[in-house]
Amino acid sequence: MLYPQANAARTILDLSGVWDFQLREGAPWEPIAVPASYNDQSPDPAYRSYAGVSRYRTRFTIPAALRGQRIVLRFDAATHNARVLLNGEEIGCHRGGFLPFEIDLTGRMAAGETAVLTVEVDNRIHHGTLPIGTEGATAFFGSDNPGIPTVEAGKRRQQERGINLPAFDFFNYAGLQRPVRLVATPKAFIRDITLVPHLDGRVDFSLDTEGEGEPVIEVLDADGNCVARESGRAGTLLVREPRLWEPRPGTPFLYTARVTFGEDVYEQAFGIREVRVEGTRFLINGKPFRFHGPCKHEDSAFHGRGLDQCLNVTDIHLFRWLHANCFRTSHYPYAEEMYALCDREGIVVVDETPAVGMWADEHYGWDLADYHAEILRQMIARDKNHPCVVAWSLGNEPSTDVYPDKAWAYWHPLYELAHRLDPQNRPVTLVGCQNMYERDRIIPAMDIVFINRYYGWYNLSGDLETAAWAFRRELDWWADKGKPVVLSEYGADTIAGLHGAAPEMFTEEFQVAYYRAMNACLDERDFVAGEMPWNFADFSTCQGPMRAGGNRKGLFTRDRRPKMAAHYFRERWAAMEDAKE
Ligand code: GCB
Repeated sequence: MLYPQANAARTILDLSGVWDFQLREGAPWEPIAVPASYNDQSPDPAYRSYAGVSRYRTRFTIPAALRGQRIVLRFDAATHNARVLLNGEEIGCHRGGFLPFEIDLTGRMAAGETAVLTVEVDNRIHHGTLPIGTEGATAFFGSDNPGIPTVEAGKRRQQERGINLPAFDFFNYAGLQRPVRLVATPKAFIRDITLVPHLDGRVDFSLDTEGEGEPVIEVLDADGNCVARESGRAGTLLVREPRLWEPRPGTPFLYTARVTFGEDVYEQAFGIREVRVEGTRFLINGKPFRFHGPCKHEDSAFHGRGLDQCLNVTDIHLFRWLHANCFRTSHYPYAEEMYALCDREGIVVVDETPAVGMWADEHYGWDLADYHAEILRQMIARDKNHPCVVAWSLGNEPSTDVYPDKAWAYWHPLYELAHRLDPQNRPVTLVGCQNMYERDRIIPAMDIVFINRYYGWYNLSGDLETAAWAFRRELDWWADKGKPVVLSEYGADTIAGLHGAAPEMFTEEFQVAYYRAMNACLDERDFVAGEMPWNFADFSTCQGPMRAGGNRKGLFTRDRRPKMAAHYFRERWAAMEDAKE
């Protein structure tokens, strides 16, 4: 699906602003900012604890000047499920909270008319949603105390009360968290553009259009000069002496594919680069690429998970300050604006579906596979042209070792589907939890192995010597698997400003000592293709006995102040960058 674009042929009407909001049926209508999560916009505790349907409402007018155009309503995301009503009548629904959907207004509203738009968003999570909720069974990091009758009765009571218990470790922010826009195009229009670049300058294209006519595609260089031109719905362009898109610290050179179709025009940025796995190496443009950058969340004060361009730009500047070259979109597809920024700045992205929280073995009986496949399809359709996206992650930390065959039966078809769906055929991974890795079939079968490990934190806590010893034993096991291995999460909760001459858990000194100990293990192995500390910044989570005001594993605080570990990584990654040049 094309990102909304205003140009000579297309008009955008951004509906961002202050809408009316009703948290639950019968509650007063209150002001709410769009886009943003609703949860932190009011001191009313129900804004964070409520589970159910909420309503957003606004009025808009289609300008009379747009007469004769095709007009769609585009939601970049509505979390988690949405029902859209125009003047009280349902015009569309969408399942899943992190990917865009469009509703064509043709025949429903004419230019010059005004309508009331109501969006019902449902924030409930359970065994049938991605991410997964636990329906009162076991909260993530909750005090479980299985078997104690009063506790068990309490859990049933929670279930009856319809409490939202995430099976994942980030706050279940919800609402209209990304822009809502009207997009006007000519009646005959460009529906989709698919580009597959090659290092020799060939760019395969296919164009999906609606209406009569023949499309033309031109490639423009950074100065706007046309360097290749073809017509038709599919074919190959040739860019002579192509400039490649290189990740940081290289040059992320971008071209523009300008497609013209009748009255319609769309400009799609793209980069010429190739991604491949060869033995234990991950190659970008034929050169070994080592991932080094912290995982992220979409998370900040006030906005929650809401799109905040200022925050995104700040974060990417901080990535440059850190000499970081990548992140994973843990644990859901991010707002499209972030990928565009990473294309431009040369930050590599591993794009992840919202399949998180599938750590219970029973989940293989939950009938999620079709929905999961549909999300994968929508994610790849949305992000396929971004040069920054170098791999797909099918999900985070499912149970894969207890029933390795069931895990294989669930995940392997998704692995194959991702390869089939992606026109650029990028490598595919599934992020593995700390587990009995010798029993695991599916994680070692990925194109690139991503493993999350918390030796020294959740296990062997505080004893870094033994933690490193245990991690080395595990790395010995991975050494002959012939795959690139990335430590895709590792970290230690750290309260900014808490210090100790003895580097004990939760101090800033411990966080540095922990990373030094783990990195020493990584540095000894040449099959290790990267390190991705957890997490870039502290972030909000649900309540739990292990979360003091959220997850504190950030290299930065939630307001982006560096802890000692940020300085440590900055030096380490600068040295890696220098060694490369
Ligand atoms: C993990 C999860 C991540 C958590 C992290 C932690 O393994 O993938 O979502 O936030 O550990 O800090 O516990």
